[in-house]
Amino acid sequence: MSARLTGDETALWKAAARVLDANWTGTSTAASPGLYPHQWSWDSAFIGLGLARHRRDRAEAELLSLFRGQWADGMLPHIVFNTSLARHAFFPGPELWRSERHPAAPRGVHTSGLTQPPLHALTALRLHACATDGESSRAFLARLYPLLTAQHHYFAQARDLASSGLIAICHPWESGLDNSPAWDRPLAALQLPPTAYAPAQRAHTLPTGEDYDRYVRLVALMRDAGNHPGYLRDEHPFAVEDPLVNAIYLASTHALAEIAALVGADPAPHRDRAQHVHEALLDRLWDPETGCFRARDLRADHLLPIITVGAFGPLLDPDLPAPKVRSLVDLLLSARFAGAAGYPVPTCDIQAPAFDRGGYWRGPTWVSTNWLVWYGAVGHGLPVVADLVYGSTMRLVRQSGFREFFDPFDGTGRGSHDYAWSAALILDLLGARRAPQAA
Ligand code: 2M8
Repeated sequence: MSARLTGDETALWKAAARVLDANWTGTSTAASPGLYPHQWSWDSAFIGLGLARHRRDRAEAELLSLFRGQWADGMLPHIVFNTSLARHAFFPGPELWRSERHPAAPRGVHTSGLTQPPLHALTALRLHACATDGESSRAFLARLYPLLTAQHHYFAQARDLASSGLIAICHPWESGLDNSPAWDRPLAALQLPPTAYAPAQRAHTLPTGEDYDRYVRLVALMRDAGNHPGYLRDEHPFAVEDPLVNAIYLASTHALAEIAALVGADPAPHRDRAQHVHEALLDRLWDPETGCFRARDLRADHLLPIITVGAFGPLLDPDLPAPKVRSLVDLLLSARFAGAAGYPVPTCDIQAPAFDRGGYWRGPTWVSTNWLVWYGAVGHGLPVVADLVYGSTMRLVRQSGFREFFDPFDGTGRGSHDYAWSAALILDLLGARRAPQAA
């Protein structure tokens, strides 16, 4: 592989960099200029991967800006609001979360009260791998290390709801795959009061109506219980151990161990934790019948029936046994996912009744989930899968631009334009081809 980009790749690189430049607010990156004007947690982790290859200074600023929102218990909120914007710039805004009333929330910055997949340690380590000035990069890691450790400590203390080693999400939004059909069943079990919460108008691609009422109801329940870990463990009606969230947690725990070694801290507790998560993933979320990973509903105590792109998340586990890797690859290449889609990887099993090629997180291909599958495939030495996903992702953005998500059959772009993580991850993919040591 040549270390130089081709002419077409250079054009794509420049276009992606332009999106990141345009979305830069001075301290962080808007997830998308119109639809999502604030700073989202896992978006920032993805965006940081692209900035690492374009504007390293901004990658550091992006992460530090996000961690301004970290709560005293270590929770990294899923939204840090840009207070210079009108309060109604996004629903639900600070008025729903009321973070200022929670004693653990930071002062002077409004945040949500949920979290999102903890990809940040992985981003920080990759940022280091791309660095040209090792000393300054190590100093940045030393600054971030206690914040990342607190974030991981929060998950272990407050979100290992079944004491299983796995962390649980308490809201579909915490998965990052907000409207995935995986959550339909636990959401349907939620009792709704007669009040309707849904805003009268939202972008037409986003969920509305009763679905939205359920999301807001769950937010209100958590907020009113002060996000108390005892409440989340014993009473909160939505508690799910998701394979993608836990695989990201595991990959970041490994990254945290490496960061610890780089900054002179003890990596052993992170390695122990990683081993525990690895074992629990296999024990609790592997389904031998379907040969893949599925989410576990802790309230109903069973695996949820639907197979989504989350099934492939554990490819991020470097210790995943070879027969399980093979089984995941078979499913990925089958007609249920890549085998029947011109532009893989669809976010839901194409053969599932809930699959919807245009539905938000209910079937379309997203650049973020493609990047995660690509990264896992590279880690396991699976060039066929890695090249398939790489090629599909490039074709999507060449054909349709840096859209939020894409039709998996014909590649039509959907949702917002100039979506930051779509641009950022293209920079990372192109950069990894150029410099394989940072792949
Ligand atoms: C979407 O999430 C927001 C709510 O948090 C929404 O549904 O309005 C999801 O795609 C999520 O994964 C992403 O972080 C966020 C911002 O890009 O948008």
